[in-house]
Amino acid sequence: MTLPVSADLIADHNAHGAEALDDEYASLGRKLARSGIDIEAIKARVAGFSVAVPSWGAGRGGTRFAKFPIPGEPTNIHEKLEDCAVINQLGRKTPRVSPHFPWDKVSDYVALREEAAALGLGWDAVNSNTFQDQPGQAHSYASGSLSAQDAATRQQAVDHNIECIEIGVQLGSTDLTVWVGDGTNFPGQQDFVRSLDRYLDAASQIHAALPDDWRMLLEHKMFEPAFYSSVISDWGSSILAAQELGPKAKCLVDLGHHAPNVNIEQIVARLHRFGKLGGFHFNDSKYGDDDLDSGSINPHQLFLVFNELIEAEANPLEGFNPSYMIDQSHNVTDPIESMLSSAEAITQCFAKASLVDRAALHAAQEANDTMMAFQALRRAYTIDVAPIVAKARVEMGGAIDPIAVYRASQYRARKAQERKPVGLGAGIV
Ligand code: PSV
Ligand code: MN
Repeated sequence: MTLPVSADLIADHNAHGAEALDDEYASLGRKLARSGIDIEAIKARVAGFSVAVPSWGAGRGGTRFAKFPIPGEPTNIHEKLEDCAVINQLGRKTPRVSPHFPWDKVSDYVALREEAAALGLGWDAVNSNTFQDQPGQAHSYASGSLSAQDAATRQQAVDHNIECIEIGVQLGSTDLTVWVGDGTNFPGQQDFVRSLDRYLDAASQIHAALPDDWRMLLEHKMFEPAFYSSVISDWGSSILAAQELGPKAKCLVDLGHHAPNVNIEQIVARLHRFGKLGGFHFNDSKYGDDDLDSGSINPHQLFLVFNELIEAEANPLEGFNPSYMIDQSHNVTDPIESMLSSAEAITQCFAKASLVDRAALHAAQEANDTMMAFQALRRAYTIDVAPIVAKARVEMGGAIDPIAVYRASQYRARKAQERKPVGLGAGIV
């Protein structure tokens, strides 16, 4: 397997940082041992954790108004895969890519699967796109897709989703993520009940087309710019739809798709309780669907989400296997650096939540000892787990400091020589 960054460069950098890392790891190991925690066991859990990257996240996003491309940005799925391979080679936490169609359309998906495998990558959920019109498309999605009044438009959206499943089968994926931009811009524009009925009817045709081992992940989102309502606006609409569609339908929580300050960790617990927690799109948010880098604004919320996930892992319901994915827009950073940093932030929250003394937490909850219950979480949250995550990464062949090695590799500058420039334009992804 030929990976994009020189193995010697990684080894060189790691040789410089190894002594300090070993020292920090040993010190943290002694600290954890005093609480009866085996650092090696936590490291093994961290080594087994992974999160997928979105193919579209490899390019620069933008605001509604502008995108500021960088030289060397990928312009097609092949170049995106190469960038995703860099992220995984250095960070070792992102071995799968989630593609979006038709953005990532090619003529030979078996070859694409092999191309990814040669870079050490597999495939995560396939994403359909019925929120944009494509050149030459017969029916416009301007008034909706799966919920459109026009039957031919709904059929076109169903067919597109089924085509995505067929592509996913060739890639080796087992999840279809469906986010529709359907909704209304004005009060009275559509009937809330009838538009949901139409969505459910169309979505049930997609559900029926899923292979046995596949899931359909319904992604809710409360608004888009200029929106008054959206059809699958919140986790309530999402779980009701998933319950009606059937066992393969689950809910996907994109952290940015909620009103400000909504208690997302509680939503996670609720969805799990009813066996409908399907997956996540990780990102961070200050005001709305800002698509900021994971952990950059509210790392404590991310920790609390993982705390619920680890509770759920200890009390699994049939089929509990949430898919973890990053979904963010990198407007002013190099996307490779943002995804390295985000995967690190997500993994750290997973590691911290793994350190929670669950017996102490549950005992305090049973005894109504609020402060001790809170302290059980606090103790884990305040531990700096960076040495565990770094050590696991290095043992898997990654870099102690992935961003430093990435910069030293001059990868982007090399790509700027090879790749054709990306044009200007609005850049929401
Ligand atoms: C919608 O905002 C969304 O979060 C969905 O996951 C889409 O597939 C993705 O963003 C497109 O950028
Ligand atoms: Mn999303």
